[in-house]
Amino acid sequence: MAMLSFEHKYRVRGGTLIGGDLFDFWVGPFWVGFFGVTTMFFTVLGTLLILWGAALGPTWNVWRINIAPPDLSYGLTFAPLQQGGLWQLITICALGAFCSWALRQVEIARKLGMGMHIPFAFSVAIFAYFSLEVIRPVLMGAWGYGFPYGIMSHLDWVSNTGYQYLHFHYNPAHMLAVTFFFTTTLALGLHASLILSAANPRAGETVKTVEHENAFFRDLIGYSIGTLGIHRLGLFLALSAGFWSAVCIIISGPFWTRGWPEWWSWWLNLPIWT
Ligand code: 07D
Ligand code: 07D
Ligand code: U10
Repeated sequence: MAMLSFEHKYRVRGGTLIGGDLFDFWVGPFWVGFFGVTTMFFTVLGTLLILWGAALGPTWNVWRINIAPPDLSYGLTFAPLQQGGLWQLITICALGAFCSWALRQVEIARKLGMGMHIPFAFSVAIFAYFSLEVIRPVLMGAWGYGFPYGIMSHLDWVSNTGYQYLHFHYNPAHMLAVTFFFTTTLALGLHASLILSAANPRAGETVKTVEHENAFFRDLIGYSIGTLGIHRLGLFLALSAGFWSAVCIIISGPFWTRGWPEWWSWWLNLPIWT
């Protein structure tokens, strides 16, 4: 990939958390860094383990490859490779790769003197994954509660787990998470369309300014949140979606074992109705 002339300015030493200058160089467009090497290590190893699991299994059909966690009877112990041990190793590799990727984001942000917003945001995604594969299985006492690695099989897991609580839509944290996901797309749709409408006019027309953007929303709804504000709001909405997702699955089982519709009986039992 060609390097633009001005990019040299941003290819400076430093910012590393570990290893000093050792991996402080670029390969093509990619900065390497210590955590780039660990990302590669865990990704390559994890992918090879998935391929090994697929080779053992009944199919090479990419939609149907499935690497399942151990049976519940193994509890929180290590299982033999073919009985879920592969799933356990792949989970370790996945966490190693995701955390390395987040730390790589920290190093690049430090190198460029930027804020830590991106690694913070990605950490919320890692937290959601960690809650599915580690926190909830540990609280429930068996790795077998984790979701399997497979394109269709992980959907089966979501459906089965949902119906174990009769009607997952009644999970109040799931409601919050879904609402935040929907609101995130609304906010992105509003923001992206506003920017394009002002900054990318038809040929012959002038580019409009921030004042136009503010005025549009003041005219429409009486208030403009502003140019930094919409990005703060977007980040808050998106991270809240991931956070409440993690909460909704951690409470399903460890803290509430019955159907989610029944949880709402607290409302019917309020003393004000009697
Ligand atoms: C667009 C960025 C690019 C990333 C992509 C994903 C792999 C997996 C592995 C064959 C937005 C790359 C995929 C590397 C290949 C093997 C073993 C991100 C973008 C394109 N899911 N899920 C998908 C993952 C969970 C659910 C698609 C991962 C939970 C539902 C893809 C994880 C639950 C549906 C995928 C994960 C759940 C999907 C598209 C990890 C609740 C769909 C993803 C590590 C969160 C949709 C067939 C996408 C689909 C879909 C990947 C976890 C539910 C295969 C990596 C257990 C209901 N999931 N998922 O675009 O079409 O993300 O499935 O946690 O309907 Mg899933
Ligand atoms: C876990 C992904 C982390 C990803 C990472 C990065 C790579 C690299 C490489 C591309 C969290 C991976 C990167 C692998 C790729 C390259 C190069 C994200 C994660 C770290 N639900 N539901 C949710 C809705 C129903 C159920 C969340 C809607 C049914 C269960 C979200 C509906 C039942 C679980 C959500 C609906 C049910 C969920 C998912 C509608 C089934 C969960 C988002 C309209 C019968 C899961 C933490 C998420 C959860 C979850 C939405 C319906 C069950 C809020 C909109 C009623 C069991 N559902 N759901 O969590 O909370 O992203 O997981 O009907 O476990 Mg639900
Ligand atoms: C935003 C924005 C904005 C912008 C933007 C963006 C948000 C307003 C200014 C960005 C947005 C976009 C570009 C839009 C599109 C993005 C999406 C839709 C999001 C989803 C993204 C994707 C699907 C793409 C995903 C692609 C990825 C993750 C890249 C894959 C990368 C690699 C495979 C390499 C990664 C590099 C690493 C790990 C380090 C460097 C390593 C190498 C170069 C390889 C060589 C390796 C070594 C030297 C190490 C040796 C390895 C070892 C020892 C391990 C060996 C182990 C063994 C077991 C063998 O708001 O502003 O505009 O643009």
